[in-house]
Amino acid sequence: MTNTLFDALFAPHVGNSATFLHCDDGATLTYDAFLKRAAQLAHTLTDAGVHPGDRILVQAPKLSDTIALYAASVQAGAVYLPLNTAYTQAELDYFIQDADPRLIVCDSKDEATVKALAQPRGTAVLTLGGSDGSLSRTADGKPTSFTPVDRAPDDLAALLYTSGTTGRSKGAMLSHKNLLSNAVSLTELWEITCNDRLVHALPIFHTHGLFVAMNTSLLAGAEVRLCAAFDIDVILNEVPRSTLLMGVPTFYTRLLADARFTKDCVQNMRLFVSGSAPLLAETHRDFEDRTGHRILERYGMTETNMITSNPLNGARLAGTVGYPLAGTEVKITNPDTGATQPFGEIGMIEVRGDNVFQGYWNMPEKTAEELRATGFFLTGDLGIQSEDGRVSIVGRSKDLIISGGYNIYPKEIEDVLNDMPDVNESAVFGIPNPDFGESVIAAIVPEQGATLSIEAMKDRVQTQLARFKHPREYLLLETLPRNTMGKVQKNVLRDTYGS
Ligand code: MLC
Ligand code: AMP
Repeated sequence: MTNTLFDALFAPHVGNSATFLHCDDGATLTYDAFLKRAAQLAHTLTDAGVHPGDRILVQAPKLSDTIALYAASVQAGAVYLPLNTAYTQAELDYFIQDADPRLIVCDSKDEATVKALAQPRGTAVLTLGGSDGSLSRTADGKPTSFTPVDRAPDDLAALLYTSGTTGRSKGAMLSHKNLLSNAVSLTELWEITCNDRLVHALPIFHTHGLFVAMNTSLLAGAEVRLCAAFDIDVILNEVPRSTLLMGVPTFYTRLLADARFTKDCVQNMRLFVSGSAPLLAETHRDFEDRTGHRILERYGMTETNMITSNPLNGARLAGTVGYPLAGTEVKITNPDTGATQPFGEIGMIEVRGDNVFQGYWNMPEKTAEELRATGFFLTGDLGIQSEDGRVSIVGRSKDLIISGGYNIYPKEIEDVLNDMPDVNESAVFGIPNPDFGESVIAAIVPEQGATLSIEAMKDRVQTQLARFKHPREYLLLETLPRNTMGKVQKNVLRDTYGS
């Protein structure tokens, strides 16, 4: 019997009495206790009717049981589908329709609304969090061992949704091999071992927090300080007794903005990793001045896991994302012809390797557009590669805003605004923001003679979209700037309103 991911990440820890999780309330869980809990949850899943290949949709708080649920899903042979806890009911409805999960696990406080969406489809709902989560309660009485379901390297382990330029989220299908190969490359490259202690303050519904941070820790047997959120006081308390931090650039600008963050604070730290959004060279420099540490920047995507990384031992250059990971090929191509560019010339970053996903769930046309028959995936990021292989990202060919590490596709917001009466058209764009890197602005052209209420627009956006996608400002314009082809010039909007 083999289960690719379970055998590598979880099974070796049977009987391991080292601490795995250390939670906000002071509770700790050894690796062995964690595995026993995961087994109890796996029984609960199968009793709830989950079969191999079924999707388990999880929109739940960051708890040790949520991590154990991921392990349970892997051993039950299910497909783990984590969702941002900020998503609205309207957004959740789309994911339920699209992924057709067998089971939904939600926050206890959302039980009534989630059941209203799930029950007409006959989908089971269990809850986590609060004093009486039904998943945790049901699991309590179950056996503490579970025979993992057979899963081959190409079987799906996870479905992670990522927004798109069309405004519709796409489910990226990730196999056991995709996740494991990346965890192995990163653990080796960053030399993560059982002597490490990771401060984990990222959400666990995205690649960065769930796979980069958690899978590498599991593979190495490291200790994880599981912080429910990025709370600066908690982080400053934990960093002195830890060795690793993985974060988005906002983590580092917030740490630098706090005078308590000093060289003394980081005495035991071995490595600070940044990714999911561009790290400003200025942040890199200020961080080194303050702490003596050079942040290690790496680059990845939901569809590909991690692609490149600056070296652990070697030059970590600000403004570059380093070298392709072991087993990952990168090429820079002409976006029009697909031909490989000479070194040093800008082009589309394409990626191939065991880390690259299996395609988009139920979207064969979209898959064919972005994943070439040769196995190369078109990232939509523009970059250059130097002769020694080092990659720098210089822009994006996709219309995307990255705010605090969250991807926001303007089209999704424009669709909501354009659907409103009295809106003729809209253009959503990002402007620089010192905390989040970029923030969202909406420019709106009303129908002729109409009077638009910004409050009404905000109300509409509130019911449709997660808070982090909301425009921070609405501009009412008579027309949108267009080029001679009639295309809206968002660069002109950014230049005009960016400051
Ligand atoms: C929170 N808010 C955001 C936001 N996060 N708004 C825009 N962008 C964000 N990223 C909203 C809140 O709802 C709140 O709204 C207000 O901003 C202030 O909240 P806060 O308390 O200051 O924010 P906080 O909770 O501290 O969150 C900030 C953050 C968080 C940076 C810690 O966003 C975060 O954890 N980001 C990480 C995202 C991530 O993991 N990305 C990886 C994707 S994987 P109000 O109502 O108060 O106005 C990927 C691949 C790869 O990209 O390479 O890794
Ligand atoms: P997601 O779709 O949420 O997985 O986000 C992936 C996108 O985040 C990539 O396509 C990049 O545009 C961006 N990204 C990730 N890491 C970096 C980085 N280190 N520097 C710049 N952009 C990054």
